[in-house]
Amino acid sequence: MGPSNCFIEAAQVGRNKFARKVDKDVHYGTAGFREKAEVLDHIIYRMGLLAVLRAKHKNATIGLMITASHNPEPDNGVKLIDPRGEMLEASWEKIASKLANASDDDLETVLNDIVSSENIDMSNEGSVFIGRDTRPSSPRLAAAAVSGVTAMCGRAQDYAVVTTPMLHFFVACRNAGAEATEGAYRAKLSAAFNKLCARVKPSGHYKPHVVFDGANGVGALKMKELAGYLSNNLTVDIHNEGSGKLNHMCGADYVKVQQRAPEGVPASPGARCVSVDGDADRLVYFFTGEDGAFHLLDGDRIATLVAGYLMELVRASGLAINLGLVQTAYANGGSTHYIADVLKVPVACAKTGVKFLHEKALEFDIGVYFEANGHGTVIASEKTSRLIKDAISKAEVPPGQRAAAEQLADVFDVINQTVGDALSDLLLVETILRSKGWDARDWLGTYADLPNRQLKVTVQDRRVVQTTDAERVCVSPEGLQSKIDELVAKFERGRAFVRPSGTEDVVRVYAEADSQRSADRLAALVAAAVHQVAGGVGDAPAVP
Ligand code: G16
Repeated sequence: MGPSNCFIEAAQVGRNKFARKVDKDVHYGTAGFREKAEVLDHIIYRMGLLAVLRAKHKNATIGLMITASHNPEPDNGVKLIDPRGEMLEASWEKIASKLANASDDDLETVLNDIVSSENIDMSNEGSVFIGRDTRPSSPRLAAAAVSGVTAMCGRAQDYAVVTTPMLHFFVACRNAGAEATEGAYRAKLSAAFNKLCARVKPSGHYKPHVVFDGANGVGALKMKELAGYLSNNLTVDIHNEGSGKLNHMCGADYVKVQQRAPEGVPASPGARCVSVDGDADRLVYFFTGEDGAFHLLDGDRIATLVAGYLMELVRASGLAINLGLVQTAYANGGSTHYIADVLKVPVACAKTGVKFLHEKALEFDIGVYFEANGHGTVIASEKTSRLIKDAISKAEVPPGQRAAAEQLADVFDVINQTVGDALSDLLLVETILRSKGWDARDWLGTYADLPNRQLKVTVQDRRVVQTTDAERVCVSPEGLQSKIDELVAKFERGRAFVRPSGTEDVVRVYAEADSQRSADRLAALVAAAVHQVAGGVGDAPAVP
């Protein structure tokens, strides 16, 4: 079929089978489109069309993932993955929004416009990899995506249920000429982990066992498969495997935001536990003390553990590698102080959204980036990989330095550099704890978190809240920031900020202070100010 026939067919199928169900304007945000599942069919069909255009434009395979990640089960969403396994380029986010918002009758025109403005060679292949999470709506929406790809004369490969990071990995592999299968993914992670474990026997307080909260999603399924390849190097006791509701009272977001253990996971004191989210791209650790107290080891903890460990290896290798850590405004003040002043690792701040952290991390030779919610990874520049390889192969490098370089190379093999990956991050953290002989309590003892609280405020239009300086300062509505400053000044070690969520229809509030009571109070006072100034809906938040 000729290119113009593709547009006609795509527009016809769009009108007949995937007509718009709502007129609401939608925007491709940092995590793609997220809406109630029942209004998404036309958007996802159109993203199937767009993925083909993007694939033809880059003359490479593109990924399309159906998921709403940490959101409740009735939501769903879609994100596109660029050729090296990275998030969709920002300029195409605007194109995606334009296509998603076009009327059914304008579809053909908008498609033609994209092809001419982006100068797309329609004779290129148009290969699209499709994956989905375990939501009940996901098979239907994945079928809509396949229809979009087919109607646009592209070629869809449907991976069915996979984690988001797996799909990123597959796309990167295919475009690098490597095997893009679940087997290859499992083999890569498990071989690297088993090799690292062979070098270090468990010692000190470290026990090679974790209790796993799968959020009733794909993470549980894929962890079960991966665990079979880890031999005795790590045993994994999996809970919330899928019989309950996705992300409901469990999963990484629940554990982080509610600061409590998930339901469905036995609370045996001291046991090292992990929670992943609905598409397994986030990870947090936690444990329950002998006294029943809950202790969280979130993305900040993972970041400091990883950055500190890699810094030790870089120093021991003697290589001229500059390593830095990227956090967001959510990073606990305690973690930033520890990493910058104790570990002496440079710290940068980016706005929420892994792609912003990823971008900033590229400024370092080795960039460690984590959001406090447990989303993150480590990336190394090509120069760094070359330096490490050279140090391993050159005979004149002293043995101690060579051993550190070898360890660095092997640690990088366990990391999914394309995007934050809960399963890969878990193996990375376990590698480090094992090499230090630490249990979760030792890890917790490295520094003290400032007590903190996160709240959500529902407003008429969350876009009225605008921020600057990596979301640490609110510039609209007028007067809100001065009110926040006034409130913060009343609390010892107080800090607070507000920002519109990119994934839920709410304004988020974060506060920290020297005690939990103060953090709770400050968060509530700031939430009340947002409600008052930014058009709050319903009752004003109660202040404890
Ligand atoms: C997504 C983004 C994350 C972000 C999170 C919450 O995560 O990928 O970068 O931190 O949403 O974003 P917001 O506070 O703007 O709603 P996930 O795991 O849901 O894909």
